[in-house]
Amino acid sequence: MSETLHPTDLYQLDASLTESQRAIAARVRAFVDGEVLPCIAEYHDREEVPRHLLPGLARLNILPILLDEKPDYIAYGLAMRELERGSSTLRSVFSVQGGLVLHAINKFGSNEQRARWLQPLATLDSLACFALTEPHFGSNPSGMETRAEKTAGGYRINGHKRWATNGTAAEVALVWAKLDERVCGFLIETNRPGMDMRPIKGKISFRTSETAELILNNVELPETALLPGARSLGGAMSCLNQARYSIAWGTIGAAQACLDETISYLKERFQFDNKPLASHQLIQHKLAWMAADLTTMQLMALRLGELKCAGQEQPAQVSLAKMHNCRKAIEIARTCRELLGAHGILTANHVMRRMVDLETVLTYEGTEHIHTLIVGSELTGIKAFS
Ligand code: TGC
Repeated sequence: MSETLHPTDLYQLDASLTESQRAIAARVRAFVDGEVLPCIAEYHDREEVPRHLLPGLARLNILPILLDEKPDYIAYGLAMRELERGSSTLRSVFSVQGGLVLHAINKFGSNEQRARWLQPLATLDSLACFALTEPHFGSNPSGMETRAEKTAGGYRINGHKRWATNGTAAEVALVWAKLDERVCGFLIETNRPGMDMRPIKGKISFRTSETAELILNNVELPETALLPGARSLGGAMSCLNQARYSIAWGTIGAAQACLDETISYLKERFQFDNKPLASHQLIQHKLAWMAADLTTMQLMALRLGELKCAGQEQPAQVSLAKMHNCRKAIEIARTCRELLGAHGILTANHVMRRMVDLETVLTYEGTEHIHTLIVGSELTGIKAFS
């Protein structure tokens, strides 16, 4: 007699994890169940950020993993998966703080910058944002208009950035600007004269996220603001690889949660001859395909994690997983919403909130179109975007 498989882990991938990987997944899962899911729908309805969750999130000790000499990227991915079971916006706090800013300072920063920022960022005592996208340059950041110029004491920056997660709460912004036509990164305290961080409101998606635009008006910086190790767009791109990796894992959590909640509902909802909806063939057909897609998502993320732990992952592999997992997660969320019927449109049932948040996840850190072109370029050797 075969054992019963878990509906959202049909290939028993969790059984292949190490003790410590399982432990961090369990720790984050418990926090999400106990602290996030009971309140997140109300915050979403009010378009408000649940800032009170930050101390508890900090205690989960997720970001210090990235500072280990040999980071366990699978453990980190599992934490992202569990966070996004709660909300894509909470996972994004970590993707930006860790994958984008912590990574940039660790890899490209001076000793002084590392000493100043790594610890407070890893413990969430300070929040950071990553300012690359501009009103006129999203998918094509190499066209950016933000400019830095050399001054006697350092640099002066002027420009306009948009769509920065954590923006209105951030103590420091990593701003990418052209200095003599080379893309460079600058660490800028957000309370500096000339820095104006404005919330972007009226969002249908990511309503529990601190999304901001940044206006930089003659912001004067010391020499020490420049990230010395990043002297081309490749620096910013290498940060995006980290964030895209965390998205590949996070979307699994959103999809698992949708499927789990929908299967429970379908077993309890009786229709047609007083039979549970789960017993109907059309429903089981949809469930089976969602399970297949979810399993593919899990296998891709796990293999990508293995490659990353071995230091062998390539940008096109990251793009493939970001593109695939975002698309499959949103398809699963939409199908689950449909299977929940009218109940599916209530925020209290979470599935539609996850679905609208996944619209942002599908778009940011490289749209699906961009990732298909990166994969297409890898397949053919021809860049379709230059
Ligand atoms: P291209 O000429 O191909 O490359 C320019 C330089 O970048 C390097 N590079 C990469 N390095 C590491 N990893 C990657 N994935 C890389 N992709 C490119 C490349 O080697 C080169 O380096 P170097 O040293 O030779 O100069 O660049 P391109 O201008 O032709 O564009 C390529 C393209 C379209 C793939 C790239 O621009 C791209 O990925 N576009 C999407 C950008 C994107 O994801 N934007 C969203 C950012 S998210 C955001 O701003 C909000 S912050 C997140 C939040 O707050 O939520």
